[in-house]
Amino acid sequence: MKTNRIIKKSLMNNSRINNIVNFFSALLFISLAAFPVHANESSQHHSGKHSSKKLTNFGPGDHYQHNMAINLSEYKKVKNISKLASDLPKPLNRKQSEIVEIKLEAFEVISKIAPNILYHYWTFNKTVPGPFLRVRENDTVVLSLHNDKSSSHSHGIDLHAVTGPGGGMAVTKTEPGDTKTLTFNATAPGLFIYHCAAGNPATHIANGMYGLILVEPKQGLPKVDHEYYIMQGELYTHGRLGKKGYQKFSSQKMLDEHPEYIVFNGRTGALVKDGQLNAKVGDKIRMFIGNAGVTKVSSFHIIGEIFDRVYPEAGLSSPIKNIQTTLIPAGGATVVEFKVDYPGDYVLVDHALARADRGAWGILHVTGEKNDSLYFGDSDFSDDDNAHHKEH
Ligand SMILES: [Cu+2]
Repeated sequence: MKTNRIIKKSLMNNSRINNIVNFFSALLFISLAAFPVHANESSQHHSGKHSSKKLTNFGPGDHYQHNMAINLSEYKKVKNISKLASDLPKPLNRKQSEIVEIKLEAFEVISKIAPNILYHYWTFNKTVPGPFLRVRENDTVVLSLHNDKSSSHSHGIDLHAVTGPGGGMAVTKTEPGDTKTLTFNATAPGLFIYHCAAGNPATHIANGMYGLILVEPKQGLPKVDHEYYIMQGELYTHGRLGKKGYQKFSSQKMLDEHPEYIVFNGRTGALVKDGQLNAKVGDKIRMFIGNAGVTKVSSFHIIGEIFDRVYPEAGLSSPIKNIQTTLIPAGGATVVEFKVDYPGDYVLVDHALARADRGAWGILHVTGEKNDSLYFGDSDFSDDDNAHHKEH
């Protein structure tokens, strides 16, 4: 009874929200049509820290040159910005729809792209990517977004799992210190990106505001031994690759589509050592992989593995088999599944391999028995490698 009432209430709220959203969408459309270049900046919370210089920009978002002179001490320091690849909720394993409450927090922090290279990240819940959200097909999701009072900007959320204006952005644009709530029905199963779309959306994504939401199909997904959560992203720093110290965001490099860093899970080295992925010979693995972009398409590959199954572009209905490399569009995702058959370190990459040098790599470490019939050879790789170096 109570549940029914809540659902009714949320649907009523939805229709009321929809009316309001439609009205404001129409208003927004009219104002954008009238002033295509001058989207409303005064409603954005910029703390007056931006350069007055403007970039030529014909998009509907903010067009100021994003060049903030921030005081690092005003922001929380986070030691490790990266979301652990193993940090995601377990399969839902339920037979009925539910009302799912999700709380997210837009939080700007200072953390490290690489040792001694600091960056002003904008996040959901202080990690990049943000939390892995997991709901079931036809669940009613009540998502509240709080924007921390220390934020330099307004933030919001667009979930690609949502049907409606802005994927939720139209009702979640939140000023620092405020909270907004979006209620939606997760009608379509699949793995979807979510991201902030406030102000200049590309800037908010590039700074770290993205994550994945899985809408499990009613029948669930096949059982596996390990699931992992990985997102590729790009960082546009003023200083070139490897330049030490605090690095500001460069609007110009983003417009030019020249990221200095291309990384998995927020920073260089996130999926290595303490962050590496682990498995035993015989384990079945599933990876949920998203590409935040904002400009590059990812050619996802694991060196020395073949994906038994790929769900192309994360459509969960019909996997394809025995795939080497799969494309992940900017703002898209994929799901890959495979069994690990032989021990060793398997390197995750974007096979546009120059990007590994910009940070896009990680390790899947597999332990267990060797199988000579599968793979055999003199594998003393490190000695060969040293000999090779001595020759030069
Ligand atoms: Cu934002």
